Amino acid sequence: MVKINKGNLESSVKKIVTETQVYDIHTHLYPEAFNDLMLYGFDELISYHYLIAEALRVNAMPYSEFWALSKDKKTQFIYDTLFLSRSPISEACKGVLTTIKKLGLNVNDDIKIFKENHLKYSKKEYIDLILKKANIKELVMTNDPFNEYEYQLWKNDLNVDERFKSSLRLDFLLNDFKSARYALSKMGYNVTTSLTGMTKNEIKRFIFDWVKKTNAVYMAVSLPPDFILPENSTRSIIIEDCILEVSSELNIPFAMMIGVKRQTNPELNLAGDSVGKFNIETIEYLCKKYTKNKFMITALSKENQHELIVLARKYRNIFLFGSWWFLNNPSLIKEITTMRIEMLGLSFMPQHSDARVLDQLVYKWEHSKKIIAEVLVDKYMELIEIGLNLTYEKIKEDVNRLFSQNFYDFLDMDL
Ligand code: RAT
Ligand code: ZN
Repeated sequence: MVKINKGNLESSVKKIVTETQVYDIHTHLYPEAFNDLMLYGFDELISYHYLIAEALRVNAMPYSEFWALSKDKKTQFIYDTLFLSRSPISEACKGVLTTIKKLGLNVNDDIKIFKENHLKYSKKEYIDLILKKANIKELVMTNDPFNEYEYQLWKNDLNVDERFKSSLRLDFLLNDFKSARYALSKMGYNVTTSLTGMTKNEIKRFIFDWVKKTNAVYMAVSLPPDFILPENSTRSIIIEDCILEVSSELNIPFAMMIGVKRQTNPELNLAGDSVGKFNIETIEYLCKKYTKNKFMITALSKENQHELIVLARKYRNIFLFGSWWFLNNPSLIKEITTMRIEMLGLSFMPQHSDARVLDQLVYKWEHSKKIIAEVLVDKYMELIEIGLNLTYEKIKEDVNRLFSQNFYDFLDMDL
């Protein structure tokens, strides 16, 4: 047992946080078996939609002109605009630099070197390299059977890298049932526009089949700020009568990522979404009524964070996770993680990467871990000052909870 004191606290916590392996519970990454869905390398890294939004703010190139550019030209445009014409000081820009650096390259080098770096590796080798650098043990993909390309891949019995777990993403079903209905019929499910008993059964059969096919660890949806339950809408009926039934029967969580206003600026495509505050009473209603269901929750609006933490204190079937998307910035991660620790102790998951490009894992975790370690140092320091005996091993266990064990426990929990 190594005793921790004021003198060795900071270095010990930093070491433990760096060395602790992560279960990244929400990403948009895919392994090589998913062919074109697997995004990696510098061109993809720099064409991240966070950076597209930033570049098109300061260069007034017409949106349509930007989208018509070749991949190469897009890369050059974003790099010139955000990294050369001015200092790359935003979080997303800094992320590119951290990644380049951690890949062993010099951030001041020529862009050609960054672009060619991944070519030295096979896809499999590159996955191994990045997971090792980011210290990722496992990660969860976002799997969408309504995506025709992905649907076809699953149909052919995929051989998926076992570090990549699945989650069944149900946005299309819940947010656009009118169109999803046709897709479901095409897939062989007998659904009609009105949610009759038969249609509900068929939707359940679809969810059940796809949870099984993908071996999903949870089901998920992103929801708008005006998401409300109970209400007489297609979405709420499908959630209450279909998803929650399958979710409790199979004892797998339903993840709700709430507060995204899709396509505020449609000309920006994927970069065009915004944020809004949702009504916390919706989650209160769900947790109270469905005590046997597990809910994973993350909110996009800063304004929802405090009330969500308070609610998580009241209901053990809530699993809070991540500083999502527009909250994935050092100042906000610090504030949110501090608040969570103060009210929930160690019973939440401070971060997920949301990475879309494999390489992003490197910076997303490096940046987040730095802040999480700082918050932990402050909190352990307070315990030392009170006189509590702390050991290295104990802190290691705590940190392991935050980065993976809490999630395993939540999945296993019998409500
Ligand atoms: O973070 C993102 O890249 C967003 O575009 C979304 O994918 C969001 O995370 C989501 O899962 O809906
Ligand atoms: Zn996401």
